[in-house]
Amino acid sequence: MPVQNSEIADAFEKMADLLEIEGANAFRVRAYREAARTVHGYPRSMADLLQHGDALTELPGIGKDLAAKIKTLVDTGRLPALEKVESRTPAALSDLMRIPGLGPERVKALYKKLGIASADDLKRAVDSGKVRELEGFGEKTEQMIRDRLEHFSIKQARSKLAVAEDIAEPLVAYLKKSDGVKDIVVAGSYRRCQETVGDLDIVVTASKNTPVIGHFTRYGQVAEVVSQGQTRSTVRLRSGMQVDLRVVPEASYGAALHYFTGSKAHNIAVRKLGVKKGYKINEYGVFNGNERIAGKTEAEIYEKVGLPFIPPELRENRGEIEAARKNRLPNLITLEDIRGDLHCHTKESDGRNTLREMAEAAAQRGYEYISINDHSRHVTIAHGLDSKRLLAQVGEIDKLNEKLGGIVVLKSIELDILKDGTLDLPDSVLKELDFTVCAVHYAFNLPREEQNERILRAMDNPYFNILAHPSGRLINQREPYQFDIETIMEAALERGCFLEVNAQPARLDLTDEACKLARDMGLKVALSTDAHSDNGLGLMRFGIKQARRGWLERGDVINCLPLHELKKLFNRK
Ligand code: DGT
Ligand code: CA
Ligand code: CA
Repeated sequence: MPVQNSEIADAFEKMADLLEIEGANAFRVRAYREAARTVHGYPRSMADLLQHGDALTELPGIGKDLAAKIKTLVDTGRLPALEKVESRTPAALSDLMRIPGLGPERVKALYKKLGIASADDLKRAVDSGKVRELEGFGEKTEQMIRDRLEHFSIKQARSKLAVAEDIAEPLVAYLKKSDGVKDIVVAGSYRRCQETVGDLDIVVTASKNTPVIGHFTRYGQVAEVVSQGQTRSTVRLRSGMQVDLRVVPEASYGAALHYFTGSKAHNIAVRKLGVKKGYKINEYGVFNGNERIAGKTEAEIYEKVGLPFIPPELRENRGEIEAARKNRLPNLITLEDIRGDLHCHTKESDGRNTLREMAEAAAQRGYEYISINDHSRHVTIAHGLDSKRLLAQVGEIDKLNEKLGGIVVLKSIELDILKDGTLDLPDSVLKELDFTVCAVHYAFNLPREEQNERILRAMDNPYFNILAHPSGRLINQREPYQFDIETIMEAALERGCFLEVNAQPARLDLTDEACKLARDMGLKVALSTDAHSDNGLGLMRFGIKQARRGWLERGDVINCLPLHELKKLFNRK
């Protein structure tokens, strides 16, 4: 089993963390981080590139040295350079850096002064009040670490959907190669497209006595076989992910798929409907007495309880059964409904590609439009645009639009909402844009009322169009800031503004439930990738998954509209 891109990226990330803690040269640290990003986001595996003799040095941010390191990793599964660093500095310090509020300096101080080298060490030190005594920490910081540690330990156990996908896809491809295997589906929360996944539940149909279980346990990524039987097995992979595999006969395939897709609450509700009709439903089928009356397909199961097929993303017992009964299930949005992307970056701020490259990549996806939303000047990143540079970009886009055919580039920006609720650039400049995307990027810890006020005040500006990543959360990493989403949604509806569903796998912000809330209120959303590269446009599918979990239909999403109708929505005056 070849080394996966995510493993290479993890190794480089870890290298960067440890070097940063050691106080190494900042360029060196950044080079590893850049490389991690490149490798992680790359659509083809490094192993595959090497096998085809493609030069890794063609990839952005990968020089000779890093290319050699990637090759070593692919060839041997090890990175001696990292092992050398780990012999000086405990590898677990890198995990501590994932705790919000703990940068390299603080992790280093905790390690050097208190010998803290793991989350458990840290917890003990916090509990005994030692941390507050360190220089530069204090009681408040200690309390913050205590709070964060709680979330940290709970949430680390769940993987982001995109990470789970990187793990599941090669495993499924591997299982397909086993003799006698027919269908393979990754069920569970993965199939329901939940934003994080606890473990993978794979359902397989295979002809009798096929060696699929043995094939599964011999997978190269398996770290431990937890259990192994005739028709089921559980393993833990090197990534830490646990995988349950069930082999079922074709006659039970639908029933097993339904059962293992869950959610548990949905299953229980469906079973109750079965009981009312005198049926028993389990993972083997629907039974009337001893007779199996359904089980081959999921649709059959639903049919026997008098329901139409319910898409996996809706199976949370959040009203889908009721809606199905009334034949009012939403006609869920699909990737094909999307006509353009409304949040993208270029090299001009912190993206990787040029304006033209982004436009061409969007055209290749069959989009009608793409907007360019480089950061405004205030944001804490280096290359934010001031008025002058934004106006220059506007001119450049006008020129490009004259040359391009088939796709229109919209002039936009990702504006900072300043602490007092003003927007980062003057109206006299904003009026030159087609629309704006506005976001909170700092002062996350304002009290709820102030944060609400800040956003509402920003929305009062008639040039405000879309609130980007509305809650500011980063999955497993940063809690949402304190604010009242319903108040913001109501205000957006009144003023003709929109909220974004940011498709970045670490953001997925709005959440599924917030999407549903918006829909119920009649507030439309923008489904956007926040792409920082041409490949980044491909993240749209994660936004689609989230939107589907939030019951959204094509009509709920503004970038399903043709350009002339979309433009009308942006004119608030
Ligand atoms: P996860 O892994 O925490 O992200 O969430 P799931 O939904 O994948 O849950 P998991 O892996 O524990 O179980 C997979 C599915 O199996 C679950 O969605 C529904 C089904 N299931 C598990 N335990 C039960 C149970 O006690 N009763 C019923 N009806 N279904 C269950
Ligand atoms: Ca699961
Ligand atoms: Ca499971």
